Amino acid sequence: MLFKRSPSWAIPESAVTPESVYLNRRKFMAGTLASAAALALPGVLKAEGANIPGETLPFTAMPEFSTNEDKAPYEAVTSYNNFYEFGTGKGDPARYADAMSVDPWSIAVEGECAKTGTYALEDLLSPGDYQERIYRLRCVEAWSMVIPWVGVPLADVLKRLEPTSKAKYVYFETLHDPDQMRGQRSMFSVIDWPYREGLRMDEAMNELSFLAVGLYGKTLPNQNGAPARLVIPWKYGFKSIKSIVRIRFMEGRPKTSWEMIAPEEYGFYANVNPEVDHPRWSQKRERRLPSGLLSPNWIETEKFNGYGEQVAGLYKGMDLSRYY
Ligand SMILES: Nc1nc2c(c(=O)[nH]1)N[C@H]1C(S)=C(S)[C@@H](COP(=O)(O)O)O[C@H]1N2
Ligand SMILES: [Mo]
Repeated sequence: MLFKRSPSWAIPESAVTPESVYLNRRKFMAGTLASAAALALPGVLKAEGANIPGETLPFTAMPEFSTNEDKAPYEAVTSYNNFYEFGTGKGDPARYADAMSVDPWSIAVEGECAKTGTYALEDLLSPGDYQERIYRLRCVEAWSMVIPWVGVPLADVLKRLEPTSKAKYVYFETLHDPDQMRGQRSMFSVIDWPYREGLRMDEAMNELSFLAVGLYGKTLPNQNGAPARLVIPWKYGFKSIKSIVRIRFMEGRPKTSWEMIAPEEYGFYANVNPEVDHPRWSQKRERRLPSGLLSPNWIETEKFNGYGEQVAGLYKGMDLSRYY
């Protein structure tokens, strides 16, 4: 018997978008209008050869930060995305993110550190240090992918900014530019832009925390958070903030986007944890993508997404059902 099959990673959206379900419930409540003014950063001089889309990157493979599990194909990694700045559908980022220009790109560094200022992205990175790390990415919506990232340890970048002893947290913001990001122009957006994330300082300095500038050996496609995004593999995907334009070292715990939207559903810590269910669905299992209707590919979710050896110590003595 012949039957037609859509690409194996093309999962019916209705099955997998609880974050959007939340949004739809709120759709008819007063929408937050994106602020009219785009984020204005002081101009910086453009360096040659940075952030060129599709450019091949140099890197050193890091077997100790890799996995033998099957990688999601490039097509799946770059066509099934969450990037609400471009819409809430999984295909929206791939469709619309090219409207964002990523070169030149600057990052404002603020707060409790010696090296505050505005930096051209390339001044925060040295391509000679790029590593490849193959990590599991586990979305809070209960799907996951294995993705080969290229980038640098987040700790290397943060240390060079010389945080002071008062820096207990580090906060990140995504670009806020409704002209380039159609999702930020939407009346129905539940996110109070810009998208915000944060980590405790010791989490940010953990060897697993990664600032990615590429995947599959090439610069990041816009839909995956070009030109630089976090990858925090033991936490739910929403902590891995994309297209970063601001880094702020803070004494107090920052407010983060999903926690602001629904604090009873999405916490600051957001560690992957099969023992702590989301109020509206189980976190015990996940669909490893690519998957399809005929092979849904459900697997058991592992505590800290399987990275407990590296990170469990960060949470010693903490009640993870309270600090979810
Ligand atoms: N700025 C921003 N960053 C974001 C998001 C977003 O909507 N906006 N979505 C997050 C979520 S929910 C996930 S699962 C991952 C998805 O990353 P990927 O599309 O590269 O797989 O990005 C995270 N980073
Ligand atoms: Mo997610």
